[in-house]
Amino acid sequence: MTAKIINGKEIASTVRKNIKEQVDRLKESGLTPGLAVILVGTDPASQVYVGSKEKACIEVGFHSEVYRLPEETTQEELLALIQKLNTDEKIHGILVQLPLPKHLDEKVVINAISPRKDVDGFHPLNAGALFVGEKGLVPCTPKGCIHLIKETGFDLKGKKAVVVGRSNIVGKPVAMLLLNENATVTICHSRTQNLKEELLQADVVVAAVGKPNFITGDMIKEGSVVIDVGINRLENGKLVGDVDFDSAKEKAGWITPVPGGVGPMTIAMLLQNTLEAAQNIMEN
Ligand code: NAP
Ligand code: L37
Repeated sequence: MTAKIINGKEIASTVRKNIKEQVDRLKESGLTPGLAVILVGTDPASQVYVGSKEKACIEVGFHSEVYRLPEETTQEELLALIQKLNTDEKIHGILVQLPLPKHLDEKVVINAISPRKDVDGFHPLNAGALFVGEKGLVPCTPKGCIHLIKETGFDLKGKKAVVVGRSNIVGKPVAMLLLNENATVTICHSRTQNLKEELLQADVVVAAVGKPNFITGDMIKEGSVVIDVGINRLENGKLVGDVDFDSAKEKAGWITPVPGGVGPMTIAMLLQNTLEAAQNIMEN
């Protein structure tokens, strides 16, 4: 089988168009959703992503503020900025781009963001809401993965999903979302024995490992849906996923490319979360 390609770039563009229409209407009733993005330091990938987020915000008509802070920023300075944004009425979403420089404590910083403005969904209150099935803000990349799977028309109910990776920002939340869709979910990680055996049973694979071309076609079940979250830059400058696309596409039924798969959806879901946060804040 040669897999159908899940075109994340195109799907993300449709999502953004839909958001823009909603923003146009909200603006007529006097509400402009606002997002503040904070980047500390000069991580090259983060600079690219924050630039894309800023551009996407402006395109859909959001109010956008980007704080590019120097590497030496202290914890106190960062927390003071977050506190100011927490009470700023123009701002409905706050995103601190990770990873932070080593001298800053990610947990303390995330905890300082008002849960109502936590458009990354990383605050324990939102993570907990996802865990117990209550309403809350859902992390962008996992939300994008589910959107892409649904877009194929694949019904997750009762299907076997294998998530490779257990980070708080991708693996764990995507597993919880798949469970909420009634999939039977297995989470694999660096201590998993027989990863290949697990993967060969999977109707859906979500790969979030951070190792180039780690999952190969011989590990993929015929006809499955393969969502590749990995973004790895090779020495020659080429961007590849965690899945070896060329061999996996001969086995999968559906597959996301890198670039042009999950990445653009992460940004579209950030816009969606900011819109939801603005609506929630206005409603109560
Ligand atoms: P992370 O925090 O480094 O987590 C990687 C996970 O992979 C860990 O749980 C680790 O297991 C597991 N792992 C490592 N080696 C393994 C092995 N040999 N077999 C099985 N599992 C293994 O990474 P992350 O933040 O989740 O990101 C994962 C990838 O997604 C990266 O390439 C990142 O750049 C990309 N990403 C993309 C987007 C996007 O929008 N497309 C967004 C976020 C991240 P242990 O827990 O046992 O160490
Ligand atoms: N929400 N996302 C959120 N918060 C964070 O703290 N680190 C982080 C995060 N991650 C993130 O922004 N990831 C991300 C990854 C890829 C893209 C965007 C965001 C993306 O646009 N990828 C393009 C290729 C970009 C490139 O050429 O480098 C793609 O097509 O995959």
